[in-house]
Amino acid sequence: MVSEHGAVVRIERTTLERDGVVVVRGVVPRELALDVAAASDRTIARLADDIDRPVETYMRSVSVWRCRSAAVGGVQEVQAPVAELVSALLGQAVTSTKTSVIRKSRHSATGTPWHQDAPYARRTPYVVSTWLALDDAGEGDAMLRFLPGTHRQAPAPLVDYWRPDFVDRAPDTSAREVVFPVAAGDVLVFDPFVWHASLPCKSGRRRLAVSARWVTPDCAWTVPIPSPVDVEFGMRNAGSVTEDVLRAAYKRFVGPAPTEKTDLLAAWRARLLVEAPAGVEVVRAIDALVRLGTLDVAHHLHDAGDQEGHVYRDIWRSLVGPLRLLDVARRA
Ligand SMILES: O=C(O)CCC(=O)C(=O)O
Repeated sequence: MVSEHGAVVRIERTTLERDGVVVVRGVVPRELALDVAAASDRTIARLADDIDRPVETYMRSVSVWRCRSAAVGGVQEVQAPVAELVSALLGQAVTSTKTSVIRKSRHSATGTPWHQDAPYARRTPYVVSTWLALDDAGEGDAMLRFLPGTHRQAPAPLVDYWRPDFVDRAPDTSAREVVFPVAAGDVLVFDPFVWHASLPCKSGRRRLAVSARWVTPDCAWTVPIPSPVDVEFGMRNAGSVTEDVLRAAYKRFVGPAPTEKTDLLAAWRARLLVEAPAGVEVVRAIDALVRLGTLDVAHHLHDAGDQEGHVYRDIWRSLVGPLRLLDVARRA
């Protein structure tokens, strides 16, 4: 499959160029990939413990760990054959950027919506993405799906699936969707512009994967990528909007607001147990505040994130959105 198997590499390169995606089986031995998956879960449990959160709460709050995380440190060993594969496919040396561990499970069961990767990396061009399965993923296990050939369409602005009114839609294309069941150790190599998504994790089983972007020394985007569209609340401003709205509303309804965000979230939790402004969904809001507090700490200390954006969507629906509406009504 790699350099010593030239003919196979040529077929894979042709498929990648034609479809924008190719699956390469058995890049990492299955047992090794599964061992690394189990070790990743132990690391993730330890990270939860480090910040005094039950594993359950931690996993309901974060579902991706990026470069600076111990969770990613633990998968470097299995990325070596992936680097060899990519360099054989491209015929030149490559280095990885943005390596992350993505975990789907019953705690984060929503599929990743349809998107192209390049618009999220407008200023950091790269050549291909890889996605290494650390678990077997079949029916119900959040398999990846692609629209082959769509990498040749003009790029769209980034899909902001954190916005509250987001609807997951495939792009307008005649391409037929291809779903990839994988075994632990298989790798999907794909073009930065191909449209792809993952299915929901209906089984609730763990599906761990290592996602990485690969660069060559002189790589650049070959087509202009449209700027992101401004939204009231989305992946680029959800953190600051949430903090501003919570602080302003706290001052209005309760009194002086705590300066630190962690204290502000805790103060809102305490307040909601006593009294809630109109429209606020108390139980859901308290849960979202707990998860947001966990996400913030895990982000700073573990380079972790909410791959699905569900923490911010929940806080918007249950608390921030209603508070914003009250403010609009008050000003009218
Ligand atoms: O793992 C997933 O669900 C999505 C992965 C993905 O979209 C990517 O690596 O670009």
